[in-house]
Amino acid sequence: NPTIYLKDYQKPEFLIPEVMLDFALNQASTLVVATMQVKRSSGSGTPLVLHGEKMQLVSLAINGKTLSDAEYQIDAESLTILNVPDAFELEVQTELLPHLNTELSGLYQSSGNFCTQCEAEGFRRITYFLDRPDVLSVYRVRLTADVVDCPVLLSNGNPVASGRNDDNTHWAEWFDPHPKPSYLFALVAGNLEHVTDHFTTASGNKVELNIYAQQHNIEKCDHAMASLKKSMRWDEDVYGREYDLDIYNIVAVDDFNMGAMENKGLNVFNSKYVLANQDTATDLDYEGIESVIAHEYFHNWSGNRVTCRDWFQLSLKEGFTVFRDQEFSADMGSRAVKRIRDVQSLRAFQFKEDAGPMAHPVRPDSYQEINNFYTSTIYQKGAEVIRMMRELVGVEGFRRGTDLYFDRFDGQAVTTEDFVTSIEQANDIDLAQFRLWYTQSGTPSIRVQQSYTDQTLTLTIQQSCPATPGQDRKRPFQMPLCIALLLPSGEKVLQQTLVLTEDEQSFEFSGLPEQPVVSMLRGFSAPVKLEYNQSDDELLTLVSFDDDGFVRWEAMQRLCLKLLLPAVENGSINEAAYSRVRDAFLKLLTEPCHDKAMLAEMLSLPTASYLAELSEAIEPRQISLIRQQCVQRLAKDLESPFHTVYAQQGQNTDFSLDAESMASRSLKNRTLMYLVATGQPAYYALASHQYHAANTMTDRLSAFTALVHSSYPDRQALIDHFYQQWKDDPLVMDKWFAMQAIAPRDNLLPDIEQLMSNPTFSINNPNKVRSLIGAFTSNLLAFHQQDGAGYKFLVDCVIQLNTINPQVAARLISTINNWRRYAQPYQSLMCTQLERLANENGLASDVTEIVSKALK
Ligand code: B3K
Ligand code: ZN
Repeated sequence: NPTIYLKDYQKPEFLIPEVMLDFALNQASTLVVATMQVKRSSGSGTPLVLHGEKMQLVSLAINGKTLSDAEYQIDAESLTILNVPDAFELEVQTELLPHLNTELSGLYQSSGNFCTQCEAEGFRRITYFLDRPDVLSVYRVRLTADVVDCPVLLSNGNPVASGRNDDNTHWAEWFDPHPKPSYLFALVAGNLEHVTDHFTTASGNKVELNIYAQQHNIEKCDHAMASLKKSMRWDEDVYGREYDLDIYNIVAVDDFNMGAMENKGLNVFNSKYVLANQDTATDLDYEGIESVIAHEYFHNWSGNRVTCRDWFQLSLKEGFTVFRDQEFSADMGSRAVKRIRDVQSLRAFQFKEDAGPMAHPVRPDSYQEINNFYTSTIYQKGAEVIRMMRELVGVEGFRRGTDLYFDRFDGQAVTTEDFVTSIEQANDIDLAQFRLWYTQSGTPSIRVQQSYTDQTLTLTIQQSCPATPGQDRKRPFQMPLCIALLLPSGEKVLQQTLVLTEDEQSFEFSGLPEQPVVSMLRGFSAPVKLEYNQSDDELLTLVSFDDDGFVRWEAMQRLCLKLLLPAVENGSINEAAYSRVRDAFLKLLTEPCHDKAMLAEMLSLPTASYLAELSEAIEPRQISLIRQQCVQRLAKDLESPFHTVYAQQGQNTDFSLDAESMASRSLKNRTLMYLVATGQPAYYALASHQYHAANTMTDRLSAFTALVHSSYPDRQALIDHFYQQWKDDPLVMDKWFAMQAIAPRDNLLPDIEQLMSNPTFSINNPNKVRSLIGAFTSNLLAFHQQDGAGYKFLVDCVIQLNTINPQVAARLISTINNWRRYAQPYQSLMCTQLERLANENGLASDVTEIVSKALK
């Protein structure tokens, strides 16, 4: 596949201001008539080249006159019409086979219902078109389908008319007045129920809100609806953005490549991010739904009203929208816990990506397959870059900047540069150096040294950024570094945002009669790795007193890393380091607790993936075994305080979803995990009792997981019981698969293979692939077998998925594209399997790009 470069961007030669789409939807074959008003915008006499693939052209007409074969050329990816006037009506008829579409891009079927996914380049599988985000059109859509199979007919915008035909079909027409790129087009047709509600905007417009799902799931849509209303209010309050159509529809489908899609007025969602009740969804699921509902809603302004000029600008909408949804969630729940989870996820996925062969800037310079660039760098690092700008200009200055951005670019397709310029101009600052965050890849490191003499603290800070593919040398970044100084007594004596701009800088703080403890990188104010050797006592002061929740948690993590990292390296636990962690845990468990959600986070050892990230040469099995050993020792040594805290939470916490109940469940289940890790039959019984008596899926799944991950003798019976109970609920089955796939035990591969033939598993369903195969690849012990069987299994799955769903295949194989970071024999064994994959015939471009970059 050819590489596409940002530097080659050219404005479109033609525009399509209006399009009418007429769909005759049919199980066997769907006919599409697209009528477009085409206008030349530059050049003269050049042919019209439209994108199109994986469909059958039926006919082509210009201004009502059918074109002969000689008047156009067609290949696998495009349609070229040689002689066209400067303004004309083009009619394109195409035939599609949605029931055979397993790639889930374009028009496809999920549970028998029709739906579409057009971002990034799926619209070109529906009709021949200028399928690029800088071509904006006003859409009118007419849908015709069988009245029994498809009572519901939806598209973007507002409904305008509908009716019955004589032949058991019916039709509906939709009109979207807002010009949009083709990637935001959507239709849904099928047999669906819906819940309905309404929202009145700040200007007094009443908006109808609907959530569509299959009939048996309709009871599970309330939380999504409540989340939607909260999101709409929040975007008015915080960004001054109102909704702009009469109706907002959300549809839940079971087969979906990603989380959800922000199609104008018609969001299509992976059912995982819509459906919930207390029997089937965990507290984490509820939070996930709230944030994804918000994310897609926020796209209505950051993405739809103001869209991207080209796909290199993807972070313009994704980074900004992730930042918006992160802040929304922080406002709805615990800000500190939200920040901790977001940092954990950034470290687990984005830092890993930035240190591997797919490392790319937030605004990439090139790509082969755009679907491979819906990455953690575009989304999560992109959000961090927005967050840093807000830190540099302040909350009010940031709002001035976003107001300017939305007002100036409404209805346009723009660039990340346009966003930065808006922030600059609204604040009269210069972000020239800051822009390096958009163009340089790699995770910077900050090295801090401190000295204290004559009542003066000096911090010397060096920054550096490792070489990444295509970028050997980096210039220093501008970044905000939020710090505070605490006296050993815990009193905060100063709080400040330092701005780093140089390779090395010093900062002096005088008039300090006592040596202070530095609270560094507060709120994780920049997406960097921090090298800063603070003593155990300093870390413990931060754990006890810092008013920044992130720093408190981070200090505890760093105390644990002092135990875990050397232990992984040496294969044995240092007793002094262990005692300090144990004592810190004991203190946390026995002190009065003001914030249970935070306490649950503080009682978690650094994740295995973070330990891997911090390793020179990754020893996956060693990491898993050492971490487990530490969990078990803490569990045994602190059994009684863990049990006290567990018991204080009550067996059945309040059923409700308020912050207090969720925090209590979180703390209870954290302590339960430790209790079960003691291996004592009494705690197996306790967990088993919790499993059976639970009134929430949170409590049930926590008990289930603790037992399945332990040496509980009745594990298999428990697994079977869960299965019998929930086998008809695909989202619960996803959890059942995932919890087994991540069990820290050897010889798991035969179980995984057997689970693949379970009747509820389907390799065609992306959720199932992620929850079984994807989860298994994150299992440091079982996946990384020393004979390479885990890797061989992965590549076998990827080869199978390559023909079914290349996007999912590419994502799956990228989990080992950082193979060079592993110790032997893992490194060579992964390489062998990647080479085997590379030699396979007929690899999709998605997979080819990942594998060839991995082996380069
Ligand atoms: N914009 C979509 C992503 C679609 C990805 C297609 N490969 C979801 C989101 O970020 O909101
Ligand atoms: Zn998004």
